[in-house]
Amino acid sequence: MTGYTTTQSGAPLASDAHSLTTGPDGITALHDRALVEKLAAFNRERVPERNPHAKGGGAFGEFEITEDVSKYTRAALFQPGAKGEVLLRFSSVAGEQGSPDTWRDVRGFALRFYTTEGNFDVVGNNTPVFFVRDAMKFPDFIHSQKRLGASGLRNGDMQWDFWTLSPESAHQVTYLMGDRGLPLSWRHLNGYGSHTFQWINAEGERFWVKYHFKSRQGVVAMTNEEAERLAGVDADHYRRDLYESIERGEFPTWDIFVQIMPYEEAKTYRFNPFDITKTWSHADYPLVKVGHFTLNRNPRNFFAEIEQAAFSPSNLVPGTDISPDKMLMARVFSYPDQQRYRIGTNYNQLPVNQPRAAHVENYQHEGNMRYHFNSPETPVYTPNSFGGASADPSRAGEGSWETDGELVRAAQSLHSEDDDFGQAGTLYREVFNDEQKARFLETLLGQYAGLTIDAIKERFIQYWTNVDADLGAKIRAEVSRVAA
Ligand code: HDE
Repeated sequence: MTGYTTTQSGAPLASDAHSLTTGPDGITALHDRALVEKLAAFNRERVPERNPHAKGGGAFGEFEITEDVSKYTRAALFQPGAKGEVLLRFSSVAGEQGSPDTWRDVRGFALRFYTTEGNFDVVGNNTPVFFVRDAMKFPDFIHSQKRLGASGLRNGDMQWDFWTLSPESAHQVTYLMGDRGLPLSWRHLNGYGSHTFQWINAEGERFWVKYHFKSRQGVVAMTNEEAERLAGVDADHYRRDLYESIERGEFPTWDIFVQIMPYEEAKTYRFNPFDITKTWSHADYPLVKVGHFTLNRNPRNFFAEIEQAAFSPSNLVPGTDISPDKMLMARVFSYPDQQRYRIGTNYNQLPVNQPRAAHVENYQHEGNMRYHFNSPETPVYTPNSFGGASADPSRAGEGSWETDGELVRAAQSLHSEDDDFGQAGTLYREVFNDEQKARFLETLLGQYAGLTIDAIKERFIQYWTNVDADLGAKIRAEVSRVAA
Protein backbone atom coordinates (compact mmCIF):
# COMPACT_ATOMS: atom_id res chain seq x y z
CA MET A 1 0.00 0.00 0.00
CA THR A 2 1.46 3.33 -1.09
CA GLY A 3 -1.09 5.45 0.69
CA TYR A 4 -1.99 7.49 -2.40
CA THR A 5 -4.70 6.71 -5.00
CA THR A 6 -3.95 6.23 -8.67
CA THR A 7 -5.66 5.58 -12.00
CA GLN A 8 -5.81 1.96 -13.24
CA SER A 9 -2.65 2.71 -15.18
CA GLY A 10 -0.85 3.75 -12.01
CA ALA A 11 -0.84 7.54 -12.34
CA PRO A 12 -1.33 9.35 -9.02
CA LEU A 13 -4.76 10.99 -8.75
CA ALA A 14 -5.13 14.74 -8.18
CA SER A 15 -8.44 14.34 -6.31
CA ASP A 16 -10.83 11.63 -5.08
CA ALA A 17 -13.68 14.11 -4.82
CA HIS A 18 -13.58 16.74 -7.57
CA SER A 19 -14.27 16.50 -11.33
CA LEU A 20 -12.14 18.68 -13.65
CA THR A 21 -14.17 21.82 -14.50
CA THR A 22 -13.58 25.29 -15.95
CA GLY A 23 -13.46 27.18 -12.67
CA PRO A 24 -15.19 25.75 -9.61
CA ASP A 25 -18.64 26.28 -11.12
CA GLY A 26 -17.84 25.65 -14.81
CA ILE A 27 -18.41 22.79 -17.25
CA THR A 28 -16.82 19.32 -16.80
CA ALA A 29 -13.88 18.63 -19.13
CA LEU A 30 -14.43 15.54 -21.35
CA HIS A 31 -10.73 14.78 -21.03
CA ASP A 32 -11.08 14.29 -17.27
CA ARG A 33 -9.62 10.80 -17.64
CA ALA A 34 -9.82 10.11 -13.92
CA LEU A 35 -13.56 10.82 -13.80
CA VAL A 36 -14.28 8.93 -17.07
CA GLU A 37 -12.27 5.89 -15.97
CA LYS A 38 -13.92 5.76 -12.53
CA LEU A 39 -17.49 6.02 -13.92
CA ALA A 40 -16.76 3.52 -16.70
CA ALA A 41 -15.34 1.03 -14.20
CA PHE A 42 -18.41 1.48 -12.01
CA ASN A 43 -20.74 0.71 -14.95
CA ARG A 44 -18.91 -2.59 -15.51
CA GLU A 45 -18.56 -3.90 -11.96
CA ARG A 46 -21.10 -6.71 -12.30
CA VAL A 47 -20.69 -9.98 -14.17
CA PRO A 48 -23.99 -11.75 -14.91
CA GLU A 49 -25.06 -13.63 -11.79
CA ARG A 50 -25.17 -17.42 -11.89
CA ASN A 51 -28.48 -18.66 -13.27
CA PRO A 52 -29.42 -20.61 -11.17
CA HIS A 53 -27.47 -20.62 -7.89
CA ALA A 54 -26.94 -16.85 -7.91
CA LYS A 55 -26.94 -16.28 -4.12
CA GLY A 56 -24.22 -17.97 -2.17
CA GLY A 57 -20.98 -17.80 -0.26
CA GLY A 58 -17.95 -19.91 0.40
CA ALA A 59 -14.58 -20.48 1.97
CA PHE A 60 -11.27 -22.26 1.46
CA GLY A 61 -9.84 -25.09 3.50
CA GLU A 62 -7.87 -28.32 3.52
CA PHE A 63 -8.68 -31.94 2.76
CA GLU A 64 -6.97 -35.06 4.05
CA ILE A 65 -7.43 -38.65 2.87
CA THR A 66 -7.22 -40.85 5.95
CA GLU A 67 -8.34 -44.20 4.51
CA ASP A 68 -7.07 -46.48 1.75
CA VAL A 69 -9.41 -46.60 -1.24
CA SER A 70 -6.56 -47.06 -3.72
CA LYS A 71 -7.97 -50.40 -4.88
CA TYR A 72 -10.89 -48.44 -6.34
CA THR A 73 -9.19 -45.36 -7.77
CA ARG A 74 -5.76 -44.26 -8.97
CA ALA A 75 -6.64 -40.58 -8.43
CA ALA A 76 -3.72 -38.95 -6.60
CA LEU A 77 -6.15 -36.92 -4.52
CA PHE A 78 -7.76 -40.06 -3.07
CA GLN A 79 -4.53 -41.89 -2.15
CA PRO A 80 -3.92 -42.54 1.57
CA GLY A 81 -2.37 -39.51 3.24
CA ALA A 82 -3.10 -37.14 0.35
CA LYS A 83 -3.65 -33.55 1.47
CA GLY A 84 -4.40 -30.32 -0.28
CA GLU A 85 -6.56 -27.22 -0.59
CA VAL A 86 -10.33 -27.09 -1.13
CA LEU A 87 -12.83 -24.38 -2.00
CA LEU A 88 -16.49 -24.89 -1.12
CA ARG A 89 -19.30 -22.62 -2.32
CA PHE A 90 -22.77 -22.96 -0.85
CA SER A 91 -25.76 -21.47 -2.64
CA SER A 92 -29.51 -21.47 -3.00
CA VAL A 93 -31.01 -22.48 -6.35
CA ALA A 94 -33.85 -20.16 -7.26
CA GLY A 95 -33.11 -16.87 -5.51
CA GLU A 96 -31.32 -14.02 -7.24
CA GLN A 97 -28.19 -12.37 -5.81
CA GLY A 98 -29.99 -10.22 -3.26
CA SER A 99 -32.57 -12.80 -2.22
CA PRO A 100 -32.84 -14.02 1.39
CA ASP A 101 -30.59 -16.96 2.27
CA THR A 102 -33.41 -18.53 4.27
CA TRP A 103 -36.03 -18.92 1.57
CA ARG A 104 -36.94 -22.62 1.46
CA ASP A 105 -34.73 -24.19 -1.22
CA VAL A 106 -32.20 -26.87 -2.02
CA ARG A 107 -28.67 -25.69 -1.21
CA GLY A 108 -25.79 -25.92 -3.65
CA PHE A 109 -22.64 -27.58 -2.37
CA ALA A 110 -19.91 -26.94 -4.96
CA LEU A 111 -16.66 -28.49 -3.77
CA ARG A 112 -13.29 -28.05 -5.49
CA PHE A 113 -10.18 -30.05 -4.65
CA TYR A 114 -7.01 -28.37 -5.94
CA THR A 115 -5.12 -31.58 -6.66
CA THR A 116 -1.68 -32.44 -8.09
CA GLU A 117 -3.44 -33.75 -11.20
CA GLY A 118 -5.69 -30.77 -11.76
CA ASN A 119 -8.80 -29.28 -10.17
CA PHE A 120 -11.45 -31.83 -9.22
CA ASP A 121 -14.94 -30.38 -8.75
CA VAL A 122 -17.90 -32.19 -7.22
CA VAL A 123 -20.74 -29.75 -7.91
CA GLY A 124 -23.62 -31.10 -5.87
CA ASN A 125 -26.41 -30.11 -3.53
CA ASN A 126 -27.41 -30.80 0.06
CA THR A 127 -29.75 -33.50 -1.25
CA PRO A 128 -28.69 -36.81 -2.87
CA VAL A 129 -31.18 -36.57 -5.73
CA PHE A 130 -32.56 -34.00 -8.17
CA PHE A 131 -35.93 -32.84 -9.54
CA VAL A 132 -35.68 -34.17 -13.09
CA ARG A 133 -33.67 -36.89 -14.80
CA ASP A 134 -33.25 -35.47 -18.30
CA ALA A 135 -31.38 -32.21 -19.01
CA MET A 136 -34.01 -31.28 -21.59
CA LYS A 137 -36.34 -30.35 -18.71
CA PHE A 138 -33.80 -28.41 -16.64
CA PRO A 139 -34.39 -24.90 -18.07
CA ASP A 140 -38.16 -25.38 -17.74
CA PHE A 141 -37.74 -26.53 -14.14
CA ILE A 142 -35.64 -23.47 -13.28
CA HIS A 143 -38.09 -21.15 -15.09
CA SER A 144 -40.94 -22.60 -13.00
CA GLN A 145 -39.07 -21.84 -9.76
CA LYS A 146 -38.19 -18.25 -10.70
CA ARG A 147 -40.58 -15.60 -12.03
CA LEU A 148 -43.70 -15.26 -14.19
CA GLY A 149 -43.10 -13.71 -17.60
CA ALA A 150 -45.69 -10.92 -17.27
CA SER A 151 -45.44 -9.82 -13.64
CA GLY A 152 -41.88 -10.85 -12.83
CA LEU A 153 -43.26 -12.41 -9.65
CA ARG A 154 -42.57 -15.83 -8.13
CA ASN A 155 -45.70 -17.99 -8.15
CA GLY A 156 -46.75 -21.11 -6.25
CA ASP A 157 -49.19 -22.23 -8.96
CA MET A 158 -46.32 -22.24 -11.45
CA GLN A 159 -44.01 -24.21 -9.18
CA TRP A 160 -46.61 -26.85 -8.35
CA ASP A 161 -47.92 -26.99 -11.93
CA PHE A 162 -44.46 -28.06 -13.05
CA TRP A 163 -43.85 -30.46 -10.16
CA THR A 164 -47.26 -32.18 -10.32
CA LEU A 165 -46.86 -32.62 -14.08
CA SER A 166 -43.34 -34.03 -13.54
CA PRO A 167 -43.84 -36.99 -11.18
CA GLU A 168 -40.12 -37.81 -11.28
CA SER A 169 -39.68 -34.71 -9.06
CA ALA A 170 -41.44 -36.31 -6.04
CA HIS A 171 -38.32 -37.64 -4.30
CA GLN A 172 -36.45 -34.32 -4.46
CA VAL A 173 -39.55 -32.26 -3.58
CA THR A 174 -40.02 -34.44 -0.48
CA TYR A 175 -36.47 -33.48 0.54
CA LEU A 176 -37.15 -29.82 -0.34
CA MET A 177 -40.36 -29.56 1.68
CA GLY A 178 -38.75 -31.43 4.58
CA ASP A 179 -36.06 -30.23 6.97
CA ARG A 180 -33.32 -30.23 4.28
CA GLY A 181 -35.09 -27.26 2.68
CA LEU A 182 -34.36 -25.01 5.65
CA PRO A 183 -30.90 -25.76 7.11
CA LEU A 184 -29.91 -23.97 10.32
CA SER A 185 -26.76 -22.80 8.50
CA TRP A 186 -24.47 -23.89 5.66
CA ARG A 187 -22.36 -25.59 8.34
CA HIS A 188 -25.26 -27.79 9.35
CA LEU A 189 -25.95 -29.60 6.09
CA ASN A 190 -24.52 -32.55 4.18
CA GLY A 191 -23.29 -32.36 0.61
CA TYR A 192 -23.77 -34.94 -2.13
CA GLY A 193 -22.40 -35.45 -5.62
CA SER A 194 -25.93 -36.77 -6.26
CA HIS A 195 -25.08 -38.39 -9.61
CA THR A 196 -23.31 -41.67 -10.08
CA PHE A 197 -19.68 -41.16 -11.08
CA GLN A 198 -16.91 -43.53 -12.06
CA TRP A 199 -13.64 -44.44 -10.37
CA ILE A 200 -10.81 -46.21 -12.23
CA ASN A 201 -7.98 -47.93 -10.35
CA ALA A 202 -4.35 -48.38 -11.37
CA GLU A 203 -5.19 -51.67 -13.13
CA GLY A 204 -7.91 -49.97 -15.18
CA GLU A 205 -10.74 -51.63 -13.28
CA ARG A 206 -13.88 -49.46 -13.15
CA PHE A 207 -16.32 -48.88 -10.30
CA TRP A 208 -19.44 -46.74 -9.96
CA VAL A 209 -19.45 -44.35 -7.00
CA LYS A 210 -21.62 -41.77 -5.26
CA TYR A 211 -20.00 -39.00 -3.18
CA HIS A 212 -21.29 -38.10 0.30
CA PHE A 213 -19.95 -35.23 2.45
CA LYS A 214 -21.31 -35.55 5.98
CA SER A 215 -21.29 -32.54 8.27
CA ARG A 216 -19.56 -33.04 11.60
CA GLN A 217 -21.66 -30.12 12.80
CA GLY A 218 -24.74 -32.31 12.28
CA VAL A 219 -27.73 -31.82 9.96
CA VAL A 220 -29.92 -29.31 11.75
CA ALA A 221 -32.98 -27.45 10.44
CA MET A 222 -34.66 -24.18 11.30
CA THR A 223 -38.44 -23.68 11.52
CA ASN A 224 -40.55 -21.98 8.89
CA GLU A 225 -41.17 -19.15 11.36
CA GLU A 226 -37.46 -18.57 12.06
CA ALA A 227 -36.67 -18.70 8.35
CA GLU A 228 -39.33 -16.11 7.56
CA ARG A 229 -38.11 -13.86 10.37
CA LEU A 230 -34.50 -14.06 9.19
CA ALA A 231 -35.52 -13.46 5.57
CA GLY A 232 -36.71 -10.10 6.81
CA VAL A 233 -34.05 -9.11 9.29
CA ASP A 234 -30.94 -10.63 7.69
CA ALA A 235 -31.06 -11.69 4.04
CA ASP A 236 -27.42 -12.79 4.29
CA HIS A 237 -27.84 -14.96 7.39
CA TYR A 238 -26.03 -18.04 6.05
CA ARG A 239 -23.26 -16.03 4.39
CA ARG A 240 -22.68 -14.11 7.61
CA ASP A 241 -22.76 -17.25 9.77
CA LEU A 242 -20.08 -19.02 7.72
CA TYR A 243 -17.82 -15.96 7.45
CA GLU A 244 -18.03 -15.08 11.13
CA SER A 245 -17.65 -18.66 12.39
CA ILE A 246 -14.37 -18.95 10.42
CA GLU A 247 -13.26 -15.53 11.70
CA ARG A 248 -13.88 -16.85 15.25
CA GLY A 249 -11.75 -19.90 14.48
CA GLU A 250 -14.73 -22.27 14.49
CA PHE A 251 -13.74 -24.30 11.42
CA PRO A 252 -16.54 -26.52 10.05
CA THR A 253 -15.59 -30.02 8.95
CA TRP A 254 -17.17 -32.63 6.69
CA ASP A 255 -16.31 -36.32 6.43
CA ILE A 256 -15.88 -37.71 2.91
CA PHE A 257 -17.58 -41.01 2.08
CA VAL A 258 -18.39 -42.88 -1.11
CA GLN A 259 -20.80 -45.64 -1.98
CA ILE A 260 -19.10 -48.11 -4.33
CA MET A 261 -20.93 -50.32 -6.85
CA PRO A 262 -19.00 -52.97 -8.81
CA TYR A 263 -19.08 -52.08 -12.51
CA GLU A 264 -21.17 -55.03 -13.65
CA GLU A 265 -23.87 -54.58 -10.98
CA ALA A 266 -25.17 -51.42 -12.63
CA LYS A 267 -26.94 -53.47 -15.27
CA THR A 268 -29.10 -55.37 -12.80
CA TYR A 269 -29.40 -53.12 -9.75
CA ARG A 270 -33.05 -52.76 -8.68
CA PHE A 271 -32.95 -49.04 -9.43
CA ASN A 272 -31.44 -47.49 -12.55
CA PRO A 273 -28.14 -46.32 -11.01
CA PHE A 274 -27.82 -43.52 -13.61
CA ASP A 275 -31.15 -41.92 -12.71
CA ILE A 276 -30.43 -38.90 -10.51
CA THR A 277 -33.92 -38.96 -9.02
CA LYS A 278 -32.97 -42.19 -7.22
CA THR A 279 -30.59 -43.10 -4.36
CA TRP A 280 -28.74 -46.35 -3.80
CA SER A 281 -29.87 -47.97 -0.56
CA HIS A 282 -27.08 -47.79 2.01
CA ALA A 283 -28.01 -51.38 2.89
CA ASP A 284 -27.10 -52.37 -0.67
CA TYR A 285 -23.98 -50.17 -0.91
CA PRO A 286 -22.80 -48.96 2.51
CA LEU A 287 -20.84 -45.76 2.97
CA VAL A 288 -17.05 -46.18 2.73
CA LYS A 289 -15.01 -43.58 4.64
CA VAL A 290 -12.35 -41.78 2.57
CA GLY A 291 -11.21 -38.76 4.60
CA HIS A 292 -12.38 -35.29 5.58
CA PHE A 293 -12.03 -31.60 4.79
CA THR A 294 -12.20 -28.47 6.94
CA LEU A 295 -13.00 -24.88 5.94
CA ASN A 296 -10.55 -22.56 7.70
CA ARG A 297 -9.94 -19.53 5.46
CA ASN A 298 -12.36 -16.85 4.31
CA PRO A 299 -12.00 -15.35 0.84
CA ARG A 300 -9.98 -12.15 0.81
CA ASN A 301 -12.21 -10.77 -1.91
CA PHE A 302 -15.75 -12.06 -2.37
CA PHE A 303 -16.11 -11.03 -6.02
CA ALA A 304 -12.72 -12.26 -7.22
CA GLU A 305 -12.76 -15.55 -5.33
CA ILE A 306 -16.40 -16.53 -4.92
CA GLU A 307 -18.41 -14.67 -7.56
CA GLN A 308 -15.88 -15.61 -10.26
CA ALA A 309 -15.24 -19.16 -9.04
CA ALA A 310 -16.17 -21.49 -11.91
CA PHE A 311 -17.04 -24.98 -10.67
CA SER A 312 -17.80 -27.63 -13.23
CA PRO A 313 -18.53 -31.38 -13.39
CA SER A 314 -16.15 -31.32 -16.36
CA ASN A 315 -13.26 -30.65 -13.95
CA LEU A 316 -12.24 -34.28 -13.47
CA VAL A 317 -8.87 -35.84 -12.65
CA PRO A 318 -7.22 -39.15 -13.64
CA GLY A 319 -8.95 -42.07 -11.93
CA THR A 320 -12.33 -40.34 -11.94
CA ASP A 321 -14.97 -39.82 -14.60
CA ILE A 322 -18.65 -39.24 -15.08
CA SER A 323 -21.32 -41.85 -15.86
CA PRO A 324 -24.10 -42.22 -18.49
CA ASP A 325 -26.46 -40.13 -16.34
CA LYS A 326 -28.34 -37.91 -18.82
CA MET A 327 -28.24 -34.94 -16.50
CA LEU A 328 -24.54 -35.28 -15.74
CA MET A 329 -23.53 -35.66 -19.39
CA ALA A 330 -25.31 -32.40 -20.23
CA ARG A 331 -23.83 -30.59 -17.24
CA VAL A 332 -20.32 -31.35 -18.50
CA PHE A 333 -21.11 -29.14 -21.51
CA SER A 334 -23.28 -26.54 -19.82
CA TYR A 335 -21.09 -25.33 -16.94
CA PRO A 336 -18.10 -24.20 -19.04
CA ASP A 337 -20.59 -22.77 -21.54
CA GLN A 338 -22.22 -20.55 -18.92
CA GLN A 339 -18.83 -19.64 -17.48
CA ARG A 340 -17.42 -18.53 -20.84
CA TYR A 341 -20.47 -16.29 -21.18
CA ARG A 342 -20.72 -15.19 -17.54
CA ILE A 343 -17.04 -14.58 -16.75
CA GLY A 344 -15.13 -14.71 -20.06
CA THR A 345 -13.20 -16.88 -22.49
CA ASN A 346 -10.18 -17.30 -20.24
CA TYR A 347 -12.06 -17.70 -16.94
CA ASN A 348 -9.79 -20.64 -16.06
CA GLN A 349 -6.84 -18.25 -15.93
CA LEU A 350 -8.26 -16.41 -12.93
CA PRO A 351 -6.31 -17.33 -9.77
CA VAL A 352 -9.33 -18.98 -8.10
CA ASN A 353 -9.87 -21.20 -11.15
CA GLN A 354 -6.21 -21.92 -11.94
CA PRO A 355 -5.03 -25.38 -10.85
CA ARG A 356 -2.97 -24.56 -7.78
CA ALA A 357 -1.17 -27.87 -7.38
CA ALA A 358 -0.88 -28.91 -11.02
CA HIS A 359 0.51 -27.20 -14.14
CA VAL A 360 -1.34 -26.30 -17.33
CA GLU A 361 0.35 -27.12 -20.65
CA ASN A 362 -1.45 -27.09 -24.01
CA TYR A 363 -1.63 -25.15 -27.26
CA GLN A 364 -4.75 -23.14 -26.50
CA HIS A 365 -3.82 -19.45 -26.62
CA GLU A 366 -5.00 -15.84 -27.02
CA GLY A 367 -8.69 -15.02 -26.53
CA ASN A 368 -9.85 -12.03 -24.53
CA MET A 369 -8.12 -11.27 -21.24
CA ARG A 370 -5.44 -13.92 -21.90
CA TYR A 371 -2.98 -13.68 -19.00
CA HIS A 372 -0.84 -16.83 -18.91
CA PHE A 373 1.04 -17.82 -22.07
CA ASN A 374 3.58 -20.43 -23.21
CA SER A 375 7.31 -19.75 -23.28
CA PRO A 376 8.62 -18.17 -26.52
CA GLU A 377 10.31 -21.40 -27.68
CA THR A 378 7.08 -23.42 -27.30
CA PRO A 379 5.41 -24.15 -30.66
CA VAL A 380 1.82 -23.03 -31.09
CA TYR A 381 0.75 -26.38 -32.55
CA THR A 382 1.09 -30.14 -32.14
CA PRO A 383 2.45 -32.41 -33.49
CA ASN A 384 5.73 -30.51 -33.74
CA SER A 385 9.42 -31.34 -33.94
CA PHE A 386 10.53 -28.73 -31.41
CA GLY A 387 10.02 -30.61 -28.18
CA GLY A 388 6.52 -29.30 -27.47
CA ALA A 389 4.41 -31.35 -25.03
CA SER A 390 2.06 -34.05 -26.28
CA ALA A 391 -0.69 -36.16 -24.73
CA ASP A 392 0.35 -39.10 -22.57
CA PRO A 393 -2.61 -41.50 -22.41
CA SER A 394 -1.08 -43.35 -19.46
CA ARG A 395 -1.48 -40.19 -17.39
CA ALA A 396 -5.05 -39.43 -18.45
CA GLY A 397 -6.80 -42.13 -16.41
CA GLU A 398 -10.09 -41.55 -18.19
CA GLY A 399 -13.10 -43.77 -17.54
CA SER A 400 -15.37 -45.47 -20.06
CA TRP A 401 -18.43 -47.66 -20.46
CA GLU A 402 -20.05 -49.68 -23.24
CA THR A 403 -22.71 -47.92 -25.26
CA ASP A 404 -24.57 -48.64 -28.49
CA GLY A 405 -28.07 -48.50 -29.99
CA GLU A 406 -30.18 -46.46 -32.38
CA LEU A 407 -30.40 -42.72 -31.65
CA VAL A 408 -33.74 -42.15 -29.87
CA ARG A 409 -35.46 -39.58 -27.68
CA ALA A 410 -36.88 -41.70 -24.87
CA ALA A 411 -37.18 -41.98 -21.11
CA GLN A 412 -34.43 -43.88 -19.30
CA SER A 413 -35.06 -47.60 -18.98
CA LEU A 414 -36.72 -48.68 -15.75
CA HIS A 415 -35.06 -51.26 -13.50
CA SER A 416 -37.06 -53.74 -11.44
CA GLU A 417 -38.05 -51.32 -8.63
CA ASP A 418 -38.00 -48.05 -10.54
CA ASP A 419 -41.00 -45.73 -10.28
CA ASP A 420 -41.55 -42.04 -9.50
CA PHE A 421 -42.96 -42.16 -5.99
CA GLY A 422 -41.52 -45.24 -4.26
CA GLN A 423 -38.31 -43.72 -2.88
CA ALA A 424 -40.15 -40.53 -1.92
CA GLY A 425 -42.58 -42.63 0.12
CA THR A 426 -39.70 -44.52 1.75
CA LEU A 427 -38.05 -41.21 2.68
CA TYR A 428 -41.28 -39.94 4.23
CA ARG A 429 -42.27 -43.12 6.07
CA GLU A 430 -38.88 -44.52 7.14
CA VAL A 431 -36.49 -41.60 7.38
CA PHE A 432 -38.64 -38.72 8.66
CA ASN A 433 -39.32 -39.03 12.41
CA ASP A 434 -42.69 -37.97 13.85
CA GLU A 435 -41.62 -34.35 14.44
CA GLN A 436 -40.22 -34.12 10.92
CA LYS A 437 -43.42 -35.60 9.51
CA ALA A 438 -45.45 -33.02 11.42
CA ARG A 439 -43.30 -30.12 10.14
CA PHE A 440 -43.49 -31.61 6.65
CA LEU A 441 -47.31 -31.71 6.73
CA GLU A 442 -47.40 -28.13 8.05
CA THR A 443 -45.17 -26.99 5.19
CA LEU A 444 -47.24 -28.77 2.56
CA LEU A 445 -50.45 -27.27 3.91
CA GLY A 446 -48.79 -23.87 3.75
CA GLN A 447 -47.80 -24.53 0.14
CA TYR A 448 -51.34 -25.66 -0.69
CA ALA A 449 -52.76 -22.48 0.83
CA GLY A 450 -50.82 -20.48 -1.73
CA LEU A 451 -52.43 -22.26 -4.72
CA THR A 452 -55.25 -20.56 -6.59
CA ILE A 453 -56.05 -22.95 -9.48
CA ASP A 454 -58.38 -25.86 -8.65
CA ALA A 455 -56.81 -28.31 -11.13
CA ILE A 456 -53.39 -27.74 -9.58
CA LYS A 457 -54.80 -28.06 -6.07
CA GLU A 458 -56.26 -31.46 -6.94
CA ARG A 459 -53.05 -32.62 -8.62
CA PHE A 460 -51.14 -31.44 -5.53
CA ILE A 461 -53.21 -33.75 -3.29
CA GLN A 462 -52.91 -36.63 -5.76
CA TYR A 463 -49.11 -36.11 -6.01
CA TRP A 464 -48.71 -36.50 -2.23
CA THR A 465 -51.21 -39.35 -2.13
CA ASN A 466 -48.97 -41.14 -4.63
CA VAL A 467 -46.04 -40.56 -2.27
CA ASP A 468 -47.97 -41.86 0.75
CA ALA A 469 -51.71 -42.59 0.93
CA ASP A 470 -51.93 -41.63 4.60
CA LEU A 471 -50.16 -38.33 3.95
CA GLY A 472 -52.49 -37.60 1.04
CA ALA A 473 -55.51 -38.38 3.17
CA LYS A 474 -54.27 -36.03 5.91
CA ILE A 475 -53.81 -33.22 3.41
CA ARG A 476 -57.23 -33.78 1.84
CA ALA A 477 -58.93 -33.89 5.26
CA GLU A 478 -57.23 -30.70 6.45
CA VAL A 479 -57.88 -28.67 3.29
CA SER A 480 -61.52 -29.82 3.37
CA ARG A 481 -61.82 -28.77 7.00
CA VAL A 482 -60.36 -25.35 6.28
CA ALA A 483 -62.62 -24.93 3.22
CA ALA A 484 -65.77 -25.88 5.19
FE1 HDE B 1 -26.40 -26.89 -12.04
N1 HDE B 1 -25.78 -25.27 -13.03
N2 HDE B 1 -27.17 -27.63 -13.73
N3 HDE B 1 -27.06 -28.54 -11.06
N4 HDE B 1 -25.54 -26.23 -10.39
C1 HDE B 1 -25.10 -24.23 -12.51
O1 HDE B 1 -23.26 -23.21 -13.67
C2 HDE B 1 -26.99 -27.15 -14.99
C3 HDE B 1 -27.74 -29.61 -11.59
C4 HDE B 1 -25.40 -26.88 -9.18
O2 HDE B 1 -21.51 -22.56 -6.72
C5 HDE B 1 -24.69 -23.23 -13.55
O3 HDE B 1 -21.58 -21.78 -13.22
C6 HDE B 1 -27.63 -27.98 -15.96
C7 HDE B 1 -27.73 -30.73 -10.73
C8 HDE B 1 -24.69 -26.09 -8.26
O4 HDE B 1 -20.77 -21.97 -8.71
C9 HDE B 1 -25.27 -23.78 -14.82
C10 HDE B 1 -28.25 -28.97 -15.28
C11 HDE B 1 -27.03 -30.33 -9.62
C12 HDE B 1 -24.38 -24.91 -8.91
C13 HDE B 1 -25.85 -25.10 -14.38
C14 HDE B 1 -27.94 -28.75 -13.90
C15 HDE B 1 -26.62 -28.98 -9.84
C16 HDE B 1 -24.90 -25.04 -10.24
C17 HDE B 1 -25.10 -21.82 -13.25
C18 HDE B 1 -29.10 -30.10 -15.82
C19 HDE B 1 -26.75 -31.11 -8.34
C20 HDE B 1 -23.62 -23.72 -8.33
C21 HDE B 1 -23.82 -21.13 -12.85
C22 HDE B 1 -28.46 -30.92 -16.81
C23 HDE B 1 -26.18 -32.43 -8.56
C24 HDE B 1 -22.17 -23.88 -8.56
C25 HDE B 1 -22.77 -22.03 -13.24
C26 HDE B 1 -21.41 -22.71 -7.95
C27 HDE B 1 -24.74 -24.06 -11.25
C28 HDE B 1 -26.30 -25.95 -15.30
C29 HDE B 1 -28.48 -29.57 -12.84
C30 HDE B 1 -25.93 -28.22 -8.85
C31 HDE B 1 -26.32 -22.93 -15.48
C32 HDE B 1 -27.64 -27.72 -17.48
C33 HDE B 1 -28.39 -32.08 -11.01
C34 HDE B 1 -24.35 -26.48 -6.81
O5 HDE B 1 -24.27 -23.98 -15.78
